[in-house]
Amino acid sequence: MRIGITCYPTYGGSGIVATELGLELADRGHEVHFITYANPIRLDPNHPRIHYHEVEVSNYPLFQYPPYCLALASGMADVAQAYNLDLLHVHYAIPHSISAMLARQMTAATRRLPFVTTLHGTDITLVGIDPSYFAITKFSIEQSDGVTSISEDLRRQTVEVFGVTNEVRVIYNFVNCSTYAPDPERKGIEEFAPNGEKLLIHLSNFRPVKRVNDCIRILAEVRKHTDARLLMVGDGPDRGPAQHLAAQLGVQKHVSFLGKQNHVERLIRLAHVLLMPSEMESFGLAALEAMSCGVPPIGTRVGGVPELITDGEDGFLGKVGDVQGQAGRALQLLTDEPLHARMAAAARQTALTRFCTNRIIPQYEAYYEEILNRPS
Ligand code: GMT
Repeated sequence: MRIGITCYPTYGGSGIVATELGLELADRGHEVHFITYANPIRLDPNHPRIHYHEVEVSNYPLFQYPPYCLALASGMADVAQAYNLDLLHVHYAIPHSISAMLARQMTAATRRLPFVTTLHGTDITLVGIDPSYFAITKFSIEQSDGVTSISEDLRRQTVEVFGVTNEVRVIYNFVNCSTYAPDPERKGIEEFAPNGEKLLIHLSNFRPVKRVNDCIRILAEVRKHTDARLLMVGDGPDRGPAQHLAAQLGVQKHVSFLGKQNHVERLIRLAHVLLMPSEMESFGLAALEAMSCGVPPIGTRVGGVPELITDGEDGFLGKVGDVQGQAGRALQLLTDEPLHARMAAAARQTALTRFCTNRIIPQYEAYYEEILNRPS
């Protein structure tokens, strides 16, 4: 197939999923065209069968807000015509589905160009329910030729909140279990834990919904009982406040803020536990990546996280904001080796049996076929 993919290229899990999906599809023989305003962070444009088309938005002085949605629609239509695309797959509803809908109309005289929208979370739970975007989000879902959601919880919320009647197909987030693999020796850990300390890790875009300050508080609690350090990977608005809190709690020497990283798997597999204290998480890709590396996650019982983590088996689930509870779980994992080994193995097994690329990518391929074979 010839597939056009659009996503937010620089920020967040939806862009990562879109990029990894494109790479996996290309490896399976499909021609994949990324149509975005910047090269997606994890995308190697030299990868066979991967093409990158940059959308340029010219900023005329009259425009207070440059009309990206329209420039994107034009770009999608141009690429579809020039490369004979079979379909578009957009990640994150707003504004990508509306651009795809316009591209479908623009090209209707010469071709059929269906589009699939994948809902990732905040496009529904935060942005979509904002009164200024509610109606257009609902419309964009209804206009899509196919809609997928990354968890059952997000599917349920989409149907309940927007009252949409078209089918929303659940296709879970996935992980490449070969790239994200455990390293029992944790080669290189001395760089971050020179005195044999245990290592906690957090990965996110440091937005308020991620509750990054909870990670700092958890470390401070854990350190009252055992020697541990924390790696904070990623960047975003709450990085400064988290650094400030670390200084206030006197743990700044024990936290490394590493910023955005290209090969997070090399860092995750050094850690003993992943912290994901989020306020809301429609799936929790970072937890899945950790589980695939055999690193047990401590998450919160929100959104789609319980569809990924089974509390007490392959990780722990706590209450949002319950720092003491999550610190207690972290301490258990850092000090009880048989428990850690059992959970690490179970976490890896969950990734392997339920969420590996070889299980999930065929679901996308089958869904595309289904859309293409439907009468227009
Ligand atoms: O909040 C983020 O991490 C970014 C956000 C996005 O839309 O880019 O992530 C969402 O999509 C990820 C990939 O599908 C999911 O694993 C995350 O759970 C989801 N984030 C939230 O729901 C807060």
